[in-house]
Amino acid sequence: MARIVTVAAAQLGAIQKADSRQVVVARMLDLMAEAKSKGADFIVYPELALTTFFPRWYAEDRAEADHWFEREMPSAATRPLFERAAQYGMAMSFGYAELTPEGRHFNTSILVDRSGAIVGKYRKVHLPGHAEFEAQRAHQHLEKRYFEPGDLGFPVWHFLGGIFGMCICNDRRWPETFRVMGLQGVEMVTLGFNTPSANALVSGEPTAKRIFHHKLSLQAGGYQNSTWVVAVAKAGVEDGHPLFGCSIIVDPEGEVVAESRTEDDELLVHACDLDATHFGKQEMFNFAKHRRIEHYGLITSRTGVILPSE
Ligand code: CDT
Repeated sequence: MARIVTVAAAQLGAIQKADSRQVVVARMLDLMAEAKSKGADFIVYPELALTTFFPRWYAEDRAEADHWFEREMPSAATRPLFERAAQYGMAMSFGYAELTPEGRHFNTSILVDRSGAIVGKYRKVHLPGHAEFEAQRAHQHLEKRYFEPGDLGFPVWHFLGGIFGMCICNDRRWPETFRVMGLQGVEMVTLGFNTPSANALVSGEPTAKRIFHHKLSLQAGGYQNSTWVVAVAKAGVEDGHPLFGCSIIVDPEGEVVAESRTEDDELLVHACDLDATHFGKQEMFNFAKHRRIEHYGLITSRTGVILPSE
């Protein structure tokens, strides 16, 4: 029997600084109701779905940013999402800023099963940007100030009859992200993103080029690991700062099968056949047959570039 998972990529438009969690959750519930009416098994929301993309704002005292973080999940504000998803029998994933009881800060996403139970957690590994205010930038990107790198690796889970994994935004640009999950047989990778439409350091870089790099990364990751990829934007203009949309669903051959058209709240729904991952995994990207790990040592032993001696 075919293993079809009907996925809803629930793009969110802009969330302003002044918008409360309750306002955002109401928007997320509207998208969930639409997903239910379209037969979705699984709804995926963006990175840091509950708030504005706060790492663009510098706070000298980093604790001033703690109000953007969730100390528990579900929280009072997010409980309606869990309850409604369970009522619909719909699985769910979304991103949020996590503040642990030990006082650690992570950029996190969770996997929630059809009964509303959290069954998986991922903490963003590749944090982009910088830790201090940088005046030469057109806008700040302070993820390295507000988060520590994820400590959970890239796990995958048996979920909805397949093998599922998560990553978050900048992780998609790193082939290691997909390959580590590929080596665990991943069949669907979900991720949320908040990507500025403008390059903070290169004035005039076209948004189209930034979207090209976004798609290039996702399509390569999907193809080279023969996995579905569901990438969901937070988009639109947040307090004057534009984020591009372009939520996409990529099939295991690297082709885009669904793409958002707006920078607003928008739902993409696609029936994904997990068995479509088999051919690539058994042939071109049959890792056991073709990989030559004796030549890959530098991937894990070296971080930056060291030029060969002359
Ligand atoms: N949220 C996130 O990871 N955004 C980054 C922007 C990088 S620019 C410093 C991204 O890779 O899209």
